Amino acid sequence: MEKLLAKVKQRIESLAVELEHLYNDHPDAVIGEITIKNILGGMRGMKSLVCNTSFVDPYKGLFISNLEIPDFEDKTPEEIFFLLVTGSLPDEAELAELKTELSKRSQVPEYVWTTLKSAPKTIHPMTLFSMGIMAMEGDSVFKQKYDEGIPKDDYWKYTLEDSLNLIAKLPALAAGIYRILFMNGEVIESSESELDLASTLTYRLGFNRHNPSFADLNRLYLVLHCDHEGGNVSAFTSRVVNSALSNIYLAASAGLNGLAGPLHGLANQVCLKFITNIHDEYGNRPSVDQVREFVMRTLDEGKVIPGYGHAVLRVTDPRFTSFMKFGDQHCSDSPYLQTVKKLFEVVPDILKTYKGGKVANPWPNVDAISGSLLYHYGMTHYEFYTVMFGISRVLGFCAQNTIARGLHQPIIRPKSVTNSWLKNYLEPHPVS
Ligand code: CMX
Repeated sequence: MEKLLAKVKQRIESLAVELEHLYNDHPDAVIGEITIKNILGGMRGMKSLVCNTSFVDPYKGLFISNLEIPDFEDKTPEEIFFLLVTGSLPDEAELAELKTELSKRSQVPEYVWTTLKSAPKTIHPMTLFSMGIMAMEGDSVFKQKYDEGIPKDDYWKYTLEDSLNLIAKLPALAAGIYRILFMNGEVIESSESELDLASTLTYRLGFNRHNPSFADLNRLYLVLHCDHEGGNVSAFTSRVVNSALSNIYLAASAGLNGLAGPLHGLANQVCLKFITNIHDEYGNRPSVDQVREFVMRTLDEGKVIPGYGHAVLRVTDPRFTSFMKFGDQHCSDSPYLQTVKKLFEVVPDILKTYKGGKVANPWPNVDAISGSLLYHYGMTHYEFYTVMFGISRVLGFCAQNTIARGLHQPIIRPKSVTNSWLKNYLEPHPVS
């Protein structure tokens, strides 16, 4: 993997030079202030981390380097990983090298299947996914090299080495979990070693595998969820864990455990269930008024509308728009997609005034639509949808942590304070 190593090295060196200049030229510059609202509000909006793999503009959405979603939505996950970790898309030779490397490393060890098959069938697929990755932790090259005493300058190389070993196995691992839980445990072995990540996923899932538009949906799925800068729950968790020099298997698994929450990645499963509930009540073609009624009732029950809102975005998520474009091209008459559209018609207006206008972003995020497309192609086990999200998001974890180790970023350790500390700081006793 000479080409990839050379490009990542170059990227790390240039980022390091920039940071050094910034540090030397502005050592005491203030770039923000911390308010009580920030501390009690989940650190929302506090600029406290450097992440160069991607950036989320509140009004334009995800950027990878200077590319917006319409610029890269037709790429493959391999190209996207290369882009995240090097800052540029690969040329033909670089892509070929990466695909060969991944293909060589794609065999999931037999002990992983034995471990996963021994779990109760009631387990959530995300838990199995996280367990499968954790089970491979003993194979971490970083861990072995660290024990041998490698210099700090080499940490990124072995983080990247582990990353490639992990990413290569994810489609087979995820598809195997699907088959263990939902298809009587018959894991499909790949017969075509040259398959890329998205085709491997499609092939090994087993159903709809000869349908080119399902294969393209899987590709798009693996592209759109890849990264969303550094502060979201899953990426941040993986960064914190890796900053302790816990290897990438431990960091990825930890990040995925955060992704498994309903306010984050699990929202795609919750959204599909939400639509199913609407269809159970009103039939497969509910009217706009019926959808509105269901939404209002959900809010009255004190629940959130899944797939709407975002901590950073203040517009319709461009990932939602990209999936909608796919849906319009391939399955515009799907009842699930139609209900997604009706929700899009009614929810933003309702959320704009809900709780006195407290909802910062009334627009849909990626999870409002992604599951409905999978459902259309026959993947009706919606508990699996967050695993699909997770395969892609690990690309971002790996790229972020490789670069963080290359930049020698220290262990992440913000300071917490007590109520008494805050009271003493804000309301000091007047000196008598
Ligand atoms: N439905 C109802 N209420 C909502 C809401 C929604 N979709 N989105 C936000 N709100 C409410 C919040 O619950 C909060 O109310 P309280 O202060 O009474 O608790 C209020 O509006 C303000 O929240 P906010 O500043 O707009 O949003 P946050 O940054 O705190 O949270 C998010 C962001 C995504 C957790 C929230 O919008 C939400 O829960 N959305 C639904 C779940 C979802 O779609 N998650 C997926 C996000 C994308 C992803 O990570 O994959």
